[in-house]
Amino acid sequence: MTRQKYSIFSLLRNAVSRNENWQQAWRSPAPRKKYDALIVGGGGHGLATAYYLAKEHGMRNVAVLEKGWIGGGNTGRNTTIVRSNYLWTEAALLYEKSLKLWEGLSRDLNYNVMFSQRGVYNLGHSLQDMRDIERRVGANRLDGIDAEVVTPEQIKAAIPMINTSPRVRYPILGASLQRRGGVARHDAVAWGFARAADALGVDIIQQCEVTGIYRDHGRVTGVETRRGRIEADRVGVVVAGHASVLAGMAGLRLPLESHPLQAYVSEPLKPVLDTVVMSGAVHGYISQSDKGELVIGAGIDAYNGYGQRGSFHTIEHAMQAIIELFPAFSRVRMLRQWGGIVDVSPDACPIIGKTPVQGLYFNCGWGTGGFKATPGSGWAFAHTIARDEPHDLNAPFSLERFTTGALIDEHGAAAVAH
Ligand code: FAD
Ligand code: PYC
Repeated sequence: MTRQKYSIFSLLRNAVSRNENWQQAWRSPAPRKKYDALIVGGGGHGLATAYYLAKEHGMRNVAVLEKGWIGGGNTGRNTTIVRSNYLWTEAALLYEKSLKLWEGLSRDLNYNVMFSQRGVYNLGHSLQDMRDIERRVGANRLDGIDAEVVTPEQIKAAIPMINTSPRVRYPILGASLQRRGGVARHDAVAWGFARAADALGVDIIQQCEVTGIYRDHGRVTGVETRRGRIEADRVGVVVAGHASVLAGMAGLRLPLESHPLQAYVSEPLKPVLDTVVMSGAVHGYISQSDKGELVIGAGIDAYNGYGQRGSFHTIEHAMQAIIELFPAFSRVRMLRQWGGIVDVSPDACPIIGKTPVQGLYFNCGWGTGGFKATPGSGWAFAHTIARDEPHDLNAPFSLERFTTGALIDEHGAAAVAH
């Protein structure tokens, strides 16, 4: 009772005080002249990197430099699907490391990231789709990752609203199901990592765009920012859709193309869909947020660019796909649309590791699928920066693979056309 009184009182007090009594979740320090390590990009991956640098490697003289506000990039723009059902062992193990971190993340950060393991269905609509699904499920199981092949009857029983009629353009012939997959609250992931990193001494510096990268005799020595020069012997760059721009500042070229990727939400509905459905062939994916909105997406816009918008025909295509799978949703009104910029690599896998410039590390090329990797990517990148060598989990994702030819083709499991 006392506790309840206290919380009602504090709610009232905060309501009339214009948030004056609220504690800041992280500090806003002025940048120091020099740090042991700088992380460029305050998205989930950058903040996770800083957190694990401090937590796992004892590096606390670290700053995250963000040009806008933390989580304002793809971290705050994505459809939050989390899964680890990739085809090749290298990719599957990296995403599985991440999924395991997701499973303990709210406790680890002492911040509710609302990770909900509601399952992810990847639908098959042709015999070839089903062969691919069976192969991928088999490969996942060999890697110790939960995966099942399910029939149209099982899908209908779990998702009554889905259209499993055989008399449609793309009949549903089955699906892979990863029950441990699901969704999380994207903003909370950025805020949770930011608060936890700050508590370990990391400086999070917003409105601090990096405009140049200083080098001396092949070594990185610091960066130029809108708030002045900052020195560091180690610089990790994690800027999602702008990796080529930052690489250019260090005289490097990356095998990446930047594209807009859109997402859409509907008006809120009562709970109708308690899992995640993806279809590579009809080409759309959908879940329902805790607020009730249908969260929808499809493939990238085909042109290159840095405008966070996207074109109308892509919207039309995404809606057609969802209505094909869920005809009843044709009566639902859409509320909002937005876009983010994704950096796509030739094998649909990320680049995480060292560069030809000593002390300069890049983590990029996650394309349409890096949200699920946020904790694992930060964990592996922190190891790479702290030890100046990749962890076994990210060693296969080096830049060199584009010259050695050891590509890891994940276009199929990426599941979002690009
Ligand atoms: P970001 O969150 O974009 O962070 C990079 C930060 O770098 C930004 O905040 C940016 O402002 C900053 N920055 C850029 N340039 C500079 C500079 N010069 N100086 C300082 N800072 C700079 N993935 C999934 O796994 N599941 C999904 O369901 C999913 N859906 C998606 C839907 C959409 C519409 C989009 C756009 C992406 C989706 N993704 C999904 C992909 C996922 O969002 C990204 O791969 C992931 O969030 C990348 O995280 P990040 O921290 O690297 O990037
Ligand atoms: O990688 O699972 C994914 C995904 C879903 C939507 C966008 N990306």
